[in-house]
Amino acid sequence: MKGRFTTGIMKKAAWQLSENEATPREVFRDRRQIIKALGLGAIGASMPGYVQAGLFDLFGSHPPQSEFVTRPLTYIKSAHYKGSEETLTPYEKVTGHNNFYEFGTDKGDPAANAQGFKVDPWMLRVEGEVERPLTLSYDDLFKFALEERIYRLRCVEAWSMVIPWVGFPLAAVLKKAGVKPEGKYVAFETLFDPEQFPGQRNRLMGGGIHYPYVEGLTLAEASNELSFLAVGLYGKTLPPQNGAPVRLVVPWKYGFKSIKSVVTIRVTQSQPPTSWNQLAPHEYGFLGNVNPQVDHPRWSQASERRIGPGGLFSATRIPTQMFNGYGEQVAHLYHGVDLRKYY
Ligand SMILES: Nc1nc2c(c(=O)[nH]1)N[C@H]1C(S)=C(S)[C@@H](COP(=O)(O)O)O[C@H]1N2
Ligand SMILES: [Mo]
Repeated sequence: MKGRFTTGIMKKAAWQLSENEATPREVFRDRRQIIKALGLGAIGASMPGYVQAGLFDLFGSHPPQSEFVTRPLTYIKSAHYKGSEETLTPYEKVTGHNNFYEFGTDKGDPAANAQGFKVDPWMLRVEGEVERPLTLSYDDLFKFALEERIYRLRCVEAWSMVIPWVGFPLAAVLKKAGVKPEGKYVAFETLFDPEQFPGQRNRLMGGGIHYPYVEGLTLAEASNELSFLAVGLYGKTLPPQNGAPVRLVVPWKYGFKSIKSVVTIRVTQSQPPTSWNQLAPHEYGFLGNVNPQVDHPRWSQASERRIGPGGLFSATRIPTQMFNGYGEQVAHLYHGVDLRKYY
């Protein structure tokens, strides 16, 4: 699911560099660094993340940003998902190696480009086939009984992490809204705000996805005890690169199902469209369940690279587990379902 359009970006940047004499000195200094780096890029070296961040600025996004401020949360530790035997992925890697194409397609882009993201005020609407449509404000998100759950996150690209999320079950929100008998699916939508998301302004930077990013679950999946809305990680509010202020976490499914920065939760009668399925239907299905026996058309899903405390080359290769190891909780949802056909 990688779109690399770096060459196109560089070409465009090169002719834009001469414009705008009235640029403040610091920004201009950045630009000279970018020119230097572009020279390196031309002879084939890969561009460091900070240079790419600079390129976003050239396209008129936000000036260099100071780091987003997170705050500590009050929560209880989950009795079930306290994950003891697996090493946690360190905070720097959880928040520095991300997929959030609205901020760019490289793993360092979200951390580099998201620091000015506005999370308050926020509005999360719960609507559709519900008895009581809800509009949750930023503060409302933190009024649910918060718990910490340690979950494995398995990306379809065959890397994985172990992350201590803080949040509340999706079922708590569904219960508050009251799902009508007609409700069969739950659709999710990320904020659409091209002002804030450079990837939504530029098709190449956004990896070709048609925005807003959308996802979906069956009602049974959404009501499962594992389905979680995270508002924090490592005991603090989410940084924007991880989907602040609220994102879905469905740990038995590939990471692309765990949609970030959600503004709409809509209960529907029919199966909603999902972003990666729309982009490449034979590579990404609606279910997106982690399954070591069904390979991606372009790579094996039998094993994964676990990102842990070690350096770049010390990430260990481990076997991938069916349902990412959560079969006990979710296997019953798929009895009689051909998981080769419904991937
Ligand atoms: N809105 C939105 N949500 C998204 C994505 C995205 O690009 N946009 N990427 C998905 C993918 S592919 C993964 S693996 C996870 C990564 O979550 P993390 O960066 O918090 O580890 O977010 C998912 N949610
Ligand atoms: Mo992913």
